[in-house]
Amino acid sequence: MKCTFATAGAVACLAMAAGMAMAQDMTVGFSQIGSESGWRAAETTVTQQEAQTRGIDLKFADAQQKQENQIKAIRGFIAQGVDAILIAPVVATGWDAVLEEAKEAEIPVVLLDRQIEAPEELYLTAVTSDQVYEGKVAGDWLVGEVGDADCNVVELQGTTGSSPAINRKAGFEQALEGHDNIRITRSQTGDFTRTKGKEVMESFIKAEGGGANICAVYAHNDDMAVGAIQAIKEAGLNPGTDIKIVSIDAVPDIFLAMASGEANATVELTPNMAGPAFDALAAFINDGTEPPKWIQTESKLYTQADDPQAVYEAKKDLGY
Ligand code: GZL
Repeated sequence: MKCTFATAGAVACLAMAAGMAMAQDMTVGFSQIGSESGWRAAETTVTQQEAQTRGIDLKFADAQQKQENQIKAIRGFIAQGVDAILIAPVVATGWDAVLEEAKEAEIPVVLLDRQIEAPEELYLTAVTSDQVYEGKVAGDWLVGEVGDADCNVVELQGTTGSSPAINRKAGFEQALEGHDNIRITRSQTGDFTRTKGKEVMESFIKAEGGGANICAVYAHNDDMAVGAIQAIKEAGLNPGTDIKIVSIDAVPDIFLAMASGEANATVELTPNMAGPAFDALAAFINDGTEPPKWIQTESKLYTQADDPQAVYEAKKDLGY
């Protein structure tokens, strides 16, 4: 990478070059959950782009959302003697043994987009959002929207046992504390997918007077929200007005729905967890710099007031 003083931000350019130089010749294994959502697909694309920019040889393994496939892939990376391992852990438990093996092999592990319940010394750092805060932001938006009116909420949870499903539920419930007029009347996993989100929403509608008793949907990700929107429309109701829709991820399609008035709010999650992960790995491998155990990414609320069509245009080619 060539830096001249004509290069805008020469210092930044030099820092990037240094980072790239430090990461050059690294081989990194990436155990990815799967491609269950638009956001996950974007995370994979961005991770591959970030690796290419840094000259990192990325070994990619798609686990089809099964923890046993992730564990198998991680053991394969250890056997290959990779320099580092990235894991997006599908669920929060069951990782200790394989992480012990990576530690034994002196291969640093970085967690992407989900936390795990394991001793912190078993991984170098975790790059994730504050998932409790994401749920709180979503809940606070609904509280502001509903005011004192009575509101029955149905909740589409993420993958059972995953940190985002656990934390986003907790954060949303925190927001509802002290607002007894708003209550979660039904809650079930839609496994972060559009298909399952639609199926579960169909069952909620059937169980709740054809949807007449439902005031809002809180979906732990936009893909389940998009599935729910389809179910609501097929039931002859108007998503976004008859039933408010609030979710998390800020993928392009939720902005299309917002632009047509069919969705109301989303909390943004960056798909670029790999950039900070690769930077932390390069600093650790090259000069032993220990990163913090948690590298937090930002969360931002978007509503219909934020020119959703323009946001869609800005996001639509980013690999979702
Ligand atoms: C959250 C991430 C979640 C996304 C979903 O950090 O793990 O997994 O919100 C994806 O879209 O399935």
